[in-house]
Amino acid sequence: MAPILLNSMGNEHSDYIQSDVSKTGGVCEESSSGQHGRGHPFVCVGGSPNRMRSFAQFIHEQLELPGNAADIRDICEGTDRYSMYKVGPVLSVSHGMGVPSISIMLHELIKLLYHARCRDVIIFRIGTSGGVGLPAGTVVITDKAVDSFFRPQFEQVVLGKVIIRSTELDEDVAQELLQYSSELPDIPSVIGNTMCTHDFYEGQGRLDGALCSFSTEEKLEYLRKASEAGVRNIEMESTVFAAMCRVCNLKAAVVCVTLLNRFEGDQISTPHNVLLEYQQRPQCLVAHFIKKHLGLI
Ligand code: R2B
Ligand code: URA
Repeated sequence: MAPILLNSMGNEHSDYIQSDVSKTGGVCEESSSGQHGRGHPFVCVGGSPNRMRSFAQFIHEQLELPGNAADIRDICEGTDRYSMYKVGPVLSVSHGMGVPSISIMLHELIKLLYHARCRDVIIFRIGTSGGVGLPAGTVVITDKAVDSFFRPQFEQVVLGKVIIRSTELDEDVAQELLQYSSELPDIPSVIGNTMCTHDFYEGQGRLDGALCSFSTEEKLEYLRKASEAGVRNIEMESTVFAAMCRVCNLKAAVVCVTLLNRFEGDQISTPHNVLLEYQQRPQCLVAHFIKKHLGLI
């Protein structure tokens, strides 16, 4: 089948890319011609539909947009797969848990951005994670997303063959986020590698799942090796997110707060209200970034 679009000048993946979002002409109407004329569109994705609705309402307030934030409608309410909210130049989309879930959403989102003629999009994954040697509540801005072997790559099986894609993220966006974190109170942040696993329990070295095939010492040894490889947190979507955005020339960043320090335990026992405050940290940081880029602060 012919590709939807092949505008892949300078793109190392030109043989199979179908949507080079950054180079499409036209505009994502409101973002380039509306009240935020100087800005580009921003997309924020995160696991939970509720959290992404809260983020949409939060960004509505932060951008001081007209209307009532409580009235924001899910523009994908016809499907149970994900929720999507459009708030001025910001799209807030949920992606569920794990690589297969986010990868389906990203295929559809990237096609949507292409057909909406968006350009210069910056996309953020905002989420939660387990910290590796960091106190709970630390925001990790991902340098490289790495797999369970600490390799900065994502393996996609296509027609029975493994395709390896790089998982490097946009360095400038990461540095800018780190800089902005220092301007905000109570958002302790670091740049580091993020390990993406295909399982929350054994895959992340947890001893408290239904199955466990290793000892506490083996778990700690693995976490130590991860730490030596620059891993600062563990979650479940960053490699495919980084790989797909990179192939499609989307500037991307991963910003996840740690809910616990995995050297100290496996269960997330922090009180609910504290967890809620932690989960707002990536949202505040990304909102600050967006406001800076829109010239609002
Ligand atoms: C972080 O939290 C979820 C697992 O609880 C997963 O989606 C992730 O990446
Ligand atoms: N999400 C994860 O994937 N792991 C954790 O430890 C916490 C949140």
